[in-house]
Amino acid sequence: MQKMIIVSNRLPVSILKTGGKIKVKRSVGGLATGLGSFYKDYKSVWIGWPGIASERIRGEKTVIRELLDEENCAPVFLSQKDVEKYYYGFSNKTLWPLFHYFTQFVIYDDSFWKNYVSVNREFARAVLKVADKDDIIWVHDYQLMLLPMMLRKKLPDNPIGFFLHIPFPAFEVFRTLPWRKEIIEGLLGADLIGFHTYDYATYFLDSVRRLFGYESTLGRINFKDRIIKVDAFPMGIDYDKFANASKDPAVQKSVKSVRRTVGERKVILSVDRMDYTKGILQRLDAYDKFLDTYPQYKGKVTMILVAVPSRSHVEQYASLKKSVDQKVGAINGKHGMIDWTPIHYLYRSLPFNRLTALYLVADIAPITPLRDGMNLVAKEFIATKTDGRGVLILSEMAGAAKELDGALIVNPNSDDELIEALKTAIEMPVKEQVERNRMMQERLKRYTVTHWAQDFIKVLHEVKEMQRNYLSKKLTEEVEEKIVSHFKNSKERLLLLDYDGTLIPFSSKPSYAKPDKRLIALLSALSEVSEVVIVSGRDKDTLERWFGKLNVGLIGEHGVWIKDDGENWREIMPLENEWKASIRPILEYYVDRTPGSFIEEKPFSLVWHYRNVQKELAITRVGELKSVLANLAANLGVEMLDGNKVVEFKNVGINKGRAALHFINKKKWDFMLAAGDDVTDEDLFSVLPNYAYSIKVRRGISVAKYDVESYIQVRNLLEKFVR
Ligand code: GDG
Repeated sequence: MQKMIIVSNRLPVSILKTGGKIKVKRSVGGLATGLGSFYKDYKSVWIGWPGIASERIRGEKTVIRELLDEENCAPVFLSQKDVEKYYYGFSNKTLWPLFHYFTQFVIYDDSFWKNYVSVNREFARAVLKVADKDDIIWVHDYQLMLLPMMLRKKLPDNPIGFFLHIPFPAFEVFRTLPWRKEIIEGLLGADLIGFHTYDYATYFLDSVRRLFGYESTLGRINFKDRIIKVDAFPMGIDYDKFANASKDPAVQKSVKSVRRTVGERKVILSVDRMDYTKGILQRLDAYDKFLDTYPQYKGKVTMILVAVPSRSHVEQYASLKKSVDQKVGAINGKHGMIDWTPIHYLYRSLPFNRLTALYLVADIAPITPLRDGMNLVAKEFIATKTDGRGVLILSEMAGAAKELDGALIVNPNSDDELIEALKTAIEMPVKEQVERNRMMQERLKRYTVTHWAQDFIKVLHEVKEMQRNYLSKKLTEEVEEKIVSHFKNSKERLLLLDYDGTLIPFSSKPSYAKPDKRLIALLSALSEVSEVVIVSGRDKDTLERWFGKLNVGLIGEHGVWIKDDGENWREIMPLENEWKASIRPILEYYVDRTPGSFIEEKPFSLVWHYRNVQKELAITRVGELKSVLANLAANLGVEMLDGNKVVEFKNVGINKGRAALHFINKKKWDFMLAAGDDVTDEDLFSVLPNYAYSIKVRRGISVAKYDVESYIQVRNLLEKFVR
């Protein structure tokens, strides 16, 4: 049975050792839930570190393996040194701060890097031990970015997916990493690379292009012989689990006990790992100033601050803890009263029922990270509020802000915005709260963590399918004979031939690549028995000079100019709509997230209307939509116009394929062949009818049916037609 191998730094279970006894502790995080659905469909195995250093479990590894095996897990054992250098070191002192734009915290240490490489190798060995030929491998997160390529070298055909749970930074930040190329190369071993948002995906593609020169279309990179897909998969939560929490008696009990403590005061809830990216200090600062600015709320609100201990071995985390302790003390000292504590501070992890009880009690949740890949707490808060009450204040720097547009969106660096958002939240009418939350709940209900995981694996399968279809096949002698005999047995024959690289080798200067006598003779002979069309990117004057005297059709400037045998040159008008299939789903995604907007489809354009959208939201969405689609539109040859309350995508649609249609539709052919060597010829191949032969010169990803090594083989084949 095909297996699904999930690989992440930590296993969903931990090994604990207390009083010399080994125990297994399950941690049911969102990821484990999302992937749970696969346990039935595949025989799944999870590979990762069980959370305890090897030195502490000498002689007990076999027992641990067996215990983990019962949980469908396989361990990667890490030494104390690995934990220091790979985990705390390169992962959390280099990549984590860098990818969250905290460049001042980044440590570039060669020994961290070397250890990161060797631990990634260790993970690769663990995967290779269990992986069979068809197994699906899904690698998670920044600790394992080299793993996809390490696996690819040994498993050339397995579907390998990678998902990054944290932001991918803009190139200007990413480039500062001395090992930036190795990281990108490592990721390019995957077939599918997923991010929480389109922005991160776009930044990644930008880095790929700038460091390696690989261009991408529609999030597809043609990397050597493989298509790699890069896309956004916003991670969801286990919606029902949170939505049902209010019915749980243990949760209800906990709600009552919190209520008793805080009374009728409005509760402001803050929940994060104790991490400098989460903006905890800035949030406290804003709360302090809020109480100064609006003293009428003193005694009327209470903040519950939950900070979950995290990475406390790392200096910045330890010092953040100290600052938060001090800040909480200072605020309570400054504003507190005998019967009122401004902040209840919990520095610990809470069990699920206590956490959800807090979500239920809270009136306001300011979730204001300075950077956050997604932020699931924001989604959980909304999902828990089944009565629709509660206000989410959300940082625009969290990936979740792209989806949760019913929240009060703020810039976490602005005290003023935070202070005003707190006031707006406290005063927001219940009706408005419910309206905003219902809208967000609808989305969270649909895009659950299970949906997310299934969607990722579905796309991974599609990429594999695409790779199989797109990889051209070698033109064998046998096929060649078949083509020649088909040609000879036909009457109406059409040959669509690219010039440079296909009929003639590349020269250092374009003007040197003049057709040689033998080629002219060949084309002339071919034109007597078939319709020959030269489909070139060259200007029409050059084509005229070189081929004007032959009885051939000509297409110049990649389809701008066209000339029938014996007639004059004419310009072609754009008219092609295939790009719509690529743009439409993205517009639909935006309609989903932008209440009031809709799509209008015209014969040669797609229009996104936003006249009924809330003004601020519209400004944000238009900016986003344009930055997401600018590249894509350019690649597709589509014009993007900013109109009156509309963004319009219009056909400019000129390419070799469009021009070739003129010849293809001219009559009923019984033989058709096209040959070309570069990307612009793909447009030509795509418009051919099924029965046509298509030949790509030089291996690479192509929709063509066959491929050959060089132009010489194309000429040999053509010569056989007239021999
Ligand atoms: C990384 C990315 C991305 C928190 N406190 C308690 C508790 N939690 C749970 C929450 C939530 C999870 O921990 C935290 O997830 P976040 O998404 O908010 O943040 P990170 O830990 O930084 O996660 C992030 C995520 O990966 C997923 O891709 O969204 O951007 O940084 O589920 O409920 N759970 C319990 N007690 C607590 O006290 N039981």
